[in-house]
Amino acid sequence: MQAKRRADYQPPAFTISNVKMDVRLHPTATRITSELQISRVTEQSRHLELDGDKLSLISINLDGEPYDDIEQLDEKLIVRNVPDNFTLTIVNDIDPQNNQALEGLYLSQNTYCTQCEAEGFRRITYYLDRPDVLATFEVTLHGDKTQYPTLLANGNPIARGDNDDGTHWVTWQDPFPKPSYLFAMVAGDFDLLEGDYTTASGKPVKLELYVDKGKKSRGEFALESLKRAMKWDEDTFGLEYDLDIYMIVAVDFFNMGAMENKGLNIFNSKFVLADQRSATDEDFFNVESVIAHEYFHNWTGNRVTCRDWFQLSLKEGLTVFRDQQFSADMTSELSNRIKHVRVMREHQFAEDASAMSHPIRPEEVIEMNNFYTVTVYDKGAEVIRMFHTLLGEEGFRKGMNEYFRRHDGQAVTCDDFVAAMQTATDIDLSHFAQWYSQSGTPVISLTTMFDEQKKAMDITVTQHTPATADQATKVPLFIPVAFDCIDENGNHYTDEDGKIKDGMLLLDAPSITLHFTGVSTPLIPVVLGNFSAPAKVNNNLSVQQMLQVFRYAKDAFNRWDAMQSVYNWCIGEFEKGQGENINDSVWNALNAVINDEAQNHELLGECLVIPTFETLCQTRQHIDPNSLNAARAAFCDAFSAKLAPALKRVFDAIETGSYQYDQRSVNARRCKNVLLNHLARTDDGEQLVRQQYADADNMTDTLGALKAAQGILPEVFEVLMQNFESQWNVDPLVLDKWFGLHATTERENILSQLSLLKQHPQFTINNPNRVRAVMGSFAFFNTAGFHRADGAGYKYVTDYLMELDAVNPQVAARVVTPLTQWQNYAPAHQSLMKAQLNRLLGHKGLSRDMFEKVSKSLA
Ligand code: BAL
Ligand code: ZN
Repeated sequence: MQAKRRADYQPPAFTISNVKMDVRLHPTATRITSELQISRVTEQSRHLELDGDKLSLISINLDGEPYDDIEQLDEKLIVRNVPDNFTLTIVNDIDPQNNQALEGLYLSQNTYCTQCEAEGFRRITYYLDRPDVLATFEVTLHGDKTQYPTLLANGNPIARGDNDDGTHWVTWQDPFPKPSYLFAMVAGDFDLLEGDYTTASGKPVKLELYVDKGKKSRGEFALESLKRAMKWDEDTFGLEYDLDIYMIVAVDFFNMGAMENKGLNIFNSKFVLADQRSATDEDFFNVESVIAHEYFHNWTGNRVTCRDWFQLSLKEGLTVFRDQQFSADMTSELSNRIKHVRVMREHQFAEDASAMSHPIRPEEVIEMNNFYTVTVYDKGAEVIRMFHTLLGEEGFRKGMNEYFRRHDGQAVTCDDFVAAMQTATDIDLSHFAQWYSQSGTPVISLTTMFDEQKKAMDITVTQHTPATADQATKVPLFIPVAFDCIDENGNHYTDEDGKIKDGMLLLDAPSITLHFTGVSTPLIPVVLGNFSAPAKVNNNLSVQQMLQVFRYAKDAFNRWDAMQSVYNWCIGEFEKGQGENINDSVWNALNAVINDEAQNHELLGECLVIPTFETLCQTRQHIDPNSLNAARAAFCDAFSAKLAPALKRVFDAIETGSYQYDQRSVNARRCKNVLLNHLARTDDGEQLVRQQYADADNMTDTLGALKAAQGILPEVFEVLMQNFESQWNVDPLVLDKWFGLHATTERENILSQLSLLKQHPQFTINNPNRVRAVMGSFAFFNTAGFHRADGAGYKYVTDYLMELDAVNPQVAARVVTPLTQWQNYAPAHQSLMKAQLNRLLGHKGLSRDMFEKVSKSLA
């Protein structure tokens, strides 16, 4: 299968200025009539090449006359010898009911909806399906009036009426030229929540949120979140909404989290529906953040879009950064930052270390759906955050203003973004721009030289990016490294030459040496405050020094990170069979942390989370997953046993009260549930877990009790899980939490348990949320089950992927990820994983999505 390369980009030979579409909905033969106004842009070809996939062509007219000088190829339609300007009318049929890949137009649970990003529009009609062709659209949808009372498309509704055959129709007009990936239509029977918003300049906007019948009350939080996002974007970036109406539709069958189609966002219902009984605090957080993310795309993505798909991070990295800033303003800066850093360390660093390693602007792609990755999104957001750090709040806003001034209404590149930002700073950003082209995780190493006589210390900061699967050679990057230095009494120092400015060292060379004077004892470098760059740090601190960093660092992120390093070190001791090296001074210090921070529920809640297996993997090589997992569990046992009285005291003192979703209560619940997790391992565990489950008036605490029991109190877990199932059996979205808990439970018979889950009446291979809850959770997060020494976990996932790939390749290619990340494991596991990848590669009819990931991981 052929890869496309960024370097081969050619502007389109033709463009489409206007589209008039007529859609007659039918489950297996929806008729699309599309009238395209087309002009030649370059003289490079006499023939027009349109994209089309799984379409039944009925007819083609050129300027009103039947036209037969055409050629139909696999996924292309060539219209030969066309004039410079013409109207092409194409009639084709599609089959939404049998569209299980959920790309293009599909029918699920009696709702028609679309997903066109990245290349789904070509499954609706023949088109120049690329983001640099921008057209205005007018769409008329016809559907059965009783079954589909709601007919929606992009823009504003301009006419509606009834047909004689019991169907009705609505015409929608979108005045903003857009690429086809932002096209959307929906037909269904929904409950509607309505709201109003008046923009800063006084324009009234109607807000409409469509949800499944009976779910109206669960949509209120999403609607309020939308208003907060609209206001925030006006206040922060001066950006206002531009259409008269903003619609969001929640559907149960959706590959992605949500989609930013112009004026008609389509959401996975998981990121819309939330109330206290059915949704956790984390769900509420995610709803607000995804609603904001899609809304922010209206400017960063829709008004200014990507020239080609290699530029995806132009809109995604920037929009993730914007939603992160919004969430931090709505909730808390620290817990947001920690959340994002966890994603980077658990998933993005792992991607960098795997065969799928790619820069935030990839160079080569076989299937674009495979590049909606943590690298493009989350590392992309970290790169935008570094712009923000380098330019400052004001400079960043100035750069953004310039970006919109230059490019509103255009399809542009990451280089265009950098050029706009360059206008707002004296720092030469050309070196910094390497972050767009270089893959991999830089490692920042620190070495120190202390001269007791001269009372001087040198600290050398070195950067090195290890080679990645896609790039053998690396260049030094331009890295903003937040830098503090403390002594053992907590005094802060800065370097003699002033290379550290306002707490920031700009590491723009392979290495820089900093000189410190007036130092009586060796200093402790405290680096990468607030995770100032997406890098790893090699700081070689002793456990005592890490504890001093926790005690004295100014930056809360550094303090949290120091605790993570302490735990990492402790787990390392258990791995070596030397758990006894964690002496009383360490346990006493941990005890003091709990007592000293007892009132600071936010920090304590975060600091008491032991690093996950996935995070631990990023600081180890040739991992035996079962030994590391066992060492982590042994440390958790010791932690609970040694610190139980302090943990229990804080647990008892936390008053969460009746449920409120506000930051104070969220912090308190979070801290309490983290404590419960530890206490579950103590003698009080069973009683505390049962009590919390029985008393819970909200899903956060219910789930907190279940998670605490999972793997620790198996009998209690079984009983509570049965109770949960009987309560939520009719609500698949909530039941996904139950599926996920079962799938991540480490137990001997996990594979037969998975088989039972797949036979559950609520499970279906056709729903991506169900598949992710069962097979995704197992493959990504059930360490003991997935990494069984006999390889049965790998085989189980592979067998399932063969089935899933024929149904939904996009989701299958996502779930295969853990298998492709074999590089970090011990040889025995590597060969078992590769054996399954080879089985997949040999599987007949493998999709392009799977082929790309599997073949790269075996190359
Ligand atoms: N554009 C795909 C979904 C999202 O990132 O918003
Ligand atoms: Zn996005």
